[in-house]
Amino acid sequence: MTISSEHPETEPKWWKETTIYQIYPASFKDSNNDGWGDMKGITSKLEYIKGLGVDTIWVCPFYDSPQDDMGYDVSNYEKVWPRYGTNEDCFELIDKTHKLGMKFITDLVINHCSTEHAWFKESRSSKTNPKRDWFFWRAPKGYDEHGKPIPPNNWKSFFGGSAWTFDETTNEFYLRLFASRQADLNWENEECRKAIYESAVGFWLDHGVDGFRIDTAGLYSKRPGLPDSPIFDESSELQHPNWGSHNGPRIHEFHQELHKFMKDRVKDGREIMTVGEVAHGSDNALYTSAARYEISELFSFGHVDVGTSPFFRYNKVPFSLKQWKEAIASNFLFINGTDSWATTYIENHDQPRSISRFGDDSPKYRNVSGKLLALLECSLTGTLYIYQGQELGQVNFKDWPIEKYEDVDVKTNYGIIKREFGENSKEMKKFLEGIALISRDHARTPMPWSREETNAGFTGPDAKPWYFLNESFQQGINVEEESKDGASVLNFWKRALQARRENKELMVYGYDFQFIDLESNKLFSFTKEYESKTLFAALNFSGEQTEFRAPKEDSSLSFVLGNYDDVDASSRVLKPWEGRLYYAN
Ligand code: ISL
Repeated sequence: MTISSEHPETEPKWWKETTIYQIYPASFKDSNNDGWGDMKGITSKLEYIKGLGVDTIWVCPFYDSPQDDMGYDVSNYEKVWPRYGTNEDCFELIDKTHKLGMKFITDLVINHCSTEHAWFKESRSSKTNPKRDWFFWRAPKGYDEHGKPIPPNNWKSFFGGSAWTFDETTNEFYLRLFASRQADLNWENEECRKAIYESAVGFWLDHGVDGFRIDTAGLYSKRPGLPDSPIFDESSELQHPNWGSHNGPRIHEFHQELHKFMKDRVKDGREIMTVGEVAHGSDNALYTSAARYEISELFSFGHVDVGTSPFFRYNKVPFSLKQWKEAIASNFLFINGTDSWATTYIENHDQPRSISRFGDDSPKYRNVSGKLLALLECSLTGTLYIYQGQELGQVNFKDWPIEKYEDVDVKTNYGIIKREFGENSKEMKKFLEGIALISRDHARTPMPWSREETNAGFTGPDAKPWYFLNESFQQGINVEEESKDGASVLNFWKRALQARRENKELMVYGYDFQFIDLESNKLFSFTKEYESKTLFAALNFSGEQTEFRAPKEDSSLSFVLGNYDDVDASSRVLKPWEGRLYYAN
């Protein structure tokens, strides 16, 4: 590959070209029939993953944890949670991943740790403890008429309610932007930062990991003084925490320091990649500029947040295809002609199933709209991420009562709405509609390996899976059946990933992205370039037959891949949810 001097972003790197498969350890594969997925379970399925055409795995937090937030509440960074196995099991997993020619990425949850972590226990013990300043302790603002302490500021937790928890040991509050037992670490304290690097990063680098997915990577530098947030949401006393915690004054400095720690720690020359969860950064190009030595790439949320209220994610709001197209493009447009890099993803453990949101999950169109989403993902510039089950065309579970939801975010908000408005209120009705579409639980049901076996082959027939299975495994959405079916979403993903590898210059590194028919609310159509080559995508995101136009009147199109088997590549009419990729000249 030659690098165009006008497009430094095309400088080849393993972590740009790789496709990353995200594993949620609790729900992937159980090897010992205790109902929880585990390290050995993942190891036993590495060949399956490799067979997809994927070459990196990212495993969500598997560290010791009380599991208030499914492991995003770490109580010991250097120990595997016993239900997931032993450290040795994890080292074996890393080793086998490497032997199969793949890379291993681990999750780095360092904005906060569990209140069960030894650091927090020490910090909480007294106001004069040497680790007191490793967390954000503040006196109450005052006491209300019932003598209840008032939190130090008006920040709301990402999971609802105040971002502060009162601790009676010293009668002070600690800051926790997520669940009550996920205490925010104070990155202003240098000793604390060094301890984080050593324990959460150094330990795993020493054990051979190839990179990190950095959780909540925009939150480490809080607004100095932790002042009250201005009122953005008039309907609430508590305000979204982003204003006080996101993209703070020292955030880039902290990432540079972390990057340097990694570089100095690795002695065998391997190139570590990092992907930061930045959500809504205004300076994405700064975070990911190669010359600035911060992070390799980042996840933005614009395209997965469409259709949800910025004040409360479970309030659905209308959105247009145009809006979604623009949000998707903003994930990579900022790298054009720079030395930055981008990601492309549509599902993860915090998102519902993409077919249910952006395709059509009815039996008639599930298969073809799932393939359409695969075509879109595989043709976009940036490192590609696939979330477990996405390759099967998994859909949201249907009509589950509230009792079957498990996520701390759902449970916390359910409790708040019930208390404030009541079980039969219109607010509750809206919330229940919201979670049916948006809840993180849709992504977290156990992986369906087969139809016939009890528990879909996720765990033994006599075991009780930690979470309910999505009934869709009995409707053909499972690995065993889809592997045998040439027309399955699974086999289409394999073909699409192969096409991405074979055409990586255009598909992975393509630049100068242009929309065709941006105004159309049915068509997602675009071109991108690499030297003299042009990739043209015509994707029909509607259930109606739709005509498309070529990029130029006289373009000659040569067909690359489409999601209908009986395709007439010369026709300009797309069937419902049909998509085609062409080279255009
Ligand atoms: O998904 C969300 C709420 O339901 C987001 O606000 C999400 O919590 C946010 O994107 C941060 O996510 C990451 O950190 C959280 C953890 O719960 C998520 O699973 C993780 O991806 C706290 O560690």
